[in-house]
Amino acid sequence: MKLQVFIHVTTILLWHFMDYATAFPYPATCGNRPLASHEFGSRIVGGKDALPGTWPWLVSIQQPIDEETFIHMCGGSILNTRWILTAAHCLKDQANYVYSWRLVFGGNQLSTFGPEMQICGISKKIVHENYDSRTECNDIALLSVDRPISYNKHIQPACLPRKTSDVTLMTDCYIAGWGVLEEEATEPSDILQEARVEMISNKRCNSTAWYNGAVGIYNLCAGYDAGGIDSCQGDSGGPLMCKEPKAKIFSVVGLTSWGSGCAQARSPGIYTSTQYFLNWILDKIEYNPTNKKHEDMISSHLG
Ligand code: 4AZ
Repeated sequence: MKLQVFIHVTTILLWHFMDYATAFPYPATCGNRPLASHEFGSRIVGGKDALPGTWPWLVSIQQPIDEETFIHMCGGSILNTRWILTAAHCLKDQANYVYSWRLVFGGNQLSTFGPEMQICGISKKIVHENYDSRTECNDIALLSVDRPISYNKHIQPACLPRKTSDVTLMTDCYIAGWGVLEEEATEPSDILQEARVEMISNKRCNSTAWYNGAVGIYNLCAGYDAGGIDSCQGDSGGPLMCKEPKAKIFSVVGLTSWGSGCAQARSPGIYTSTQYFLNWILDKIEYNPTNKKHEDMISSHLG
């Protein structure tokens, strides 16, 4: 009897440690950054080159301009092996052209294609039913890939914020993208840019000298009062990523949506809140935490 108990306990302990060992160094199902250093000295417009692998859920959405050339259009975030989250305005007026577009994963410098990178096509697009291009209300969309993404150190799924977390209190926020480096520029950046931004309350953002009421409850506002650092054209659809002060893992709390110019004073970037649209996202990707098939889907980070 005692031996049986001993064996039982040992087996449970072994399982526990084996589980831990196989999970390490990827203890979570999302938000892992195997290549990112733990230092955030960091410091788009006013950003700096991101090191390869810093934001492994970032996607470059590209449009063909001729037989063999594609150009970066918008950013996106990997939710799981099948779904990408982006902004609706990246896809508006595109009818079925998106099916000739491509998605590039694991990229840092877009002009060079490394072995860590993956490319795939789009098999389905879901634009929010109530997207309004005049107000940019409901600026959110999903793209499904034509073959499953396989994760590596440069390609990992993003976390979304818990329903219960107060994203407006998150102090450690970054934007990243291949968008233009200056408001007047026409070419996207070849190297992924990142910048630290401050969360600004919607109330402040909506004040008269700022956006005068145009920012909705479904938006987040991030940047600087004085401008200088901001997202810009081509960063759209890409992530605003924040973590709670002591947390290790970043969540994609916003999608780059719009702004008055780029990096102008009192005109910070406006982002679609992923927390506001969490039920919409989970419903569309048919997220079901008890379904084994969905194990790689979003995460333990959902409240
Ligand atoms: C754009 O045109 C755009 N400064 C994206 C972000 C911002 C402005 C414009 C925010 O896609």
